[in-house]
Amino acid sequence: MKPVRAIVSVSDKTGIVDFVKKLVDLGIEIISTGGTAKLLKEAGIPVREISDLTGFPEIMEGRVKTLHPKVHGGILARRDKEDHLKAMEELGIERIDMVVVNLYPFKETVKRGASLEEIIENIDIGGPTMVRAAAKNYRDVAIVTDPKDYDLVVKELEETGKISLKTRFYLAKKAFNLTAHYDALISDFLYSIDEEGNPVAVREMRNPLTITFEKVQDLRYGENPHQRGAFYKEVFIDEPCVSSAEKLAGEKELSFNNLYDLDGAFNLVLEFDPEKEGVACAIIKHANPCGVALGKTPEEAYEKALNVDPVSAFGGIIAFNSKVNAEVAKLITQRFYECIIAPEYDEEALEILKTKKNLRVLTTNGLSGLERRGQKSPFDYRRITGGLLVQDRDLVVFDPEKVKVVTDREPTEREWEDMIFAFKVVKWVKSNSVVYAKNKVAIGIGVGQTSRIDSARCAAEKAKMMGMDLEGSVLASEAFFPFRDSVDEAAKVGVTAIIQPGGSIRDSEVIQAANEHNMAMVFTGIRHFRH
Ligand code: 93A
Repeated sequence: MKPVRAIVSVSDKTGIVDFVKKLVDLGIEIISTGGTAKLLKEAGIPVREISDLTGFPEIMEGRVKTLHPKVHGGILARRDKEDHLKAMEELGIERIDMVVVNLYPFKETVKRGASLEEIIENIDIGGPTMVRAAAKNYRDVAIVTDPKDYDLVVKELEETGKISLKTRFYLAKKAFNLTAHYDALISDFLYSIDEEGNPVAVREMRNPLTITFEKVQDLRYGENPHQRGAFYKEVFIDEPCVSSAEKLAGEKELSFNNLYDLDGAFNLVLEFDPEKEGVACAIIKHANPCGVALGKTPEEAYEKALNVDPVSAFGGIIAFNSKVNAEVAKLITQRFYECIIAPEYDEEALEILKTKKNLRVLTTNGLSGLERRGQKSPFDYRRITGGLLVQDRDLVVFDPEKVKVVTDREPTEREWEDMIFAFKVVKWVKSNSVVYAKNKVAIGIGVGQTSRIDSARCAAEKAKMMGMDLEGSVLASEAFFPFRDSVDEAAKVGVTAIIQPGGSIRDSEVIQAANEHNMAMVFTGIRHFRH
């Protein structure tokens, strides 16, 4: 059926004047609310006020404008039911065949830091009610919620005089997706504050039914080219992380794997406070670090990290915990990398990095590890077939003061420093993980083996292959040693101190092994499995 009447009520007024002009040219009567009606009239478009349709004024500063049976009866009436049509006639309800609505900008109001009162006022009630009513009645009504659909609607009307069922169904699905997301955002926000509007502690953010993500973009593909991929983001999260980072250079789009690896890389370097611990550089391949080092300057940290495994570093992702300078930029451009992420870049550094067309350069705009302590994103998510596992993020800040020395020998100062460094690194390596470190360089990284002893052996073998000297190194293990074998293995290659969570039923055997080798060993009491 040809639409005769449309309600138009929009907060985002993009393209609305042109669209409505065309609807009027097609003979459709326009009914509109306060601000929208005013704009349309100013553009010379004939518009009927909503109060004329309802016979009731807009009241309470607009809180009640369209919440009226004459509106909802006109939208919801089934055109194929005698008694619905009869009710319309008896009560003077006019038929509404199209609803053009977009909602109060709730998210934008929160994001610009408005007062709680203003945020609450931006919870749209009348808009979603019309959207849902029209979407429910998609067999007879078209619900247009996205300015991007205006052209499609006009084109169909011009070509056929009506809007097809197929299009009405497409518009209805989109409309319910909009209202579902809109309400989810309101709920997410309310769970992030107390009744006075103050932010609540991360651990209290326990939404009972759903978790909300918002689509940022489709990706070229997923983990592999035959898989589709997209990037969704938590909404009210304000922390330095890859999902809120800005791309400064690099022609190619970020891929699914790039985003994943960038996340691992940046999280790793954020373990280190640039002021107190120095510049951290991590090079990541397939979600695991292949080089990590601390240095006084970015170039020192980078060269040390690269030196550990230059072969694996090819095509990797680099992260720094502090400003990238021209010296390190020059070194980086001598090799092939996919992406780099850092809190900031020198102007000169950026110019140098830009010369590599395919190198994607990301910044968190000055935010670094220190701000992370005030992080807001509470959860880590892991997909399983048919579901989603949710847990707190592993943000335990390791406190060296609380670590227990369990061997006869106390660690030396240098061993302490290397152990603290290694334990922070091992947290970001896929389990079973073992890291050998010396002079704050991870000289052997054992990733993702199914047994701890294999991780220990692989890392040592590789370190030797790369010409690293393991004599006097320390070893970190992300979980306890179930047997003494890894300790014996470590002693053989020259390890003098071990840091691990402890907690095995064979701890005494493991401690005894360390004592036999005159090693120092400390227990952190914290395990860092990473799958
Ligand atoms: O305050 S409301 O929740 N109450 C209503 O009855 C109502 N009707 C439409 N918000 C309402 N709207 C919303 O007003 C629409 O969703 C739209 O976003 C906005 C358009 O207002 P105006 O035309 O005055 O700019």
